Amino acid sequence: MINGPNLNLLGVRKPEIYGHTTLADIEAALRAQAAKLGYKMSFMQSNHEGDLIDAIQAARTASAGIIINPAAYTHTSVALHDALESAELPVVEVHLSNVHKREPFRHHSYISPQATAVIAGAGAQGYELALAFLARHLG
Ligand code: CA2
Repeated sequence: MINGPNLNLLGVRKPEIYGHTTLADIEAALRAQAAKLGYKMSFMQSNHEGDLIDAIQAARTASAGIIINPAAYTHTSVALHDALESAELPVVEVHLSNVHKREPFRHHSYISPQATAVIAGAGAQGYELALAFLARHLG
């Protein structure tokens, strides 16, 4: 699971938009869910685009799939789009908020064309839905 810029502030700032759950809470829940499904998960969050690209490149050989919330890079990053294309893995793009209900600049995603599935607006539960989907998708 890869999380982009500012998501380290989850549960700490702007709870009216992003909720009260912290990234550590989400990671603990997914680790437990993954164990039940027979998968091991690794987690990273970075505020730096290049670090996110390095993590995607590493996943290409180390992981069965990617759950990613690229945060603001969703709307700007051709580099993340290209990295996901090269990874050739199933990708679930997650957004806590319903980006389509928000400012027009959040309506376009450079990531969605590379995603197997997109989940937006389900809050922290979106990550659990993503993992459930990915596990069934992988069989
Ligand atoms: O809804 C989402 O998950 C987003 O990916 C979150 C991004 C935003 O730029 C996207 O348009 C939609 C922003 C993440 C910032 O997270 C914060 C969390 C707590 C406090 C401040 C920012």
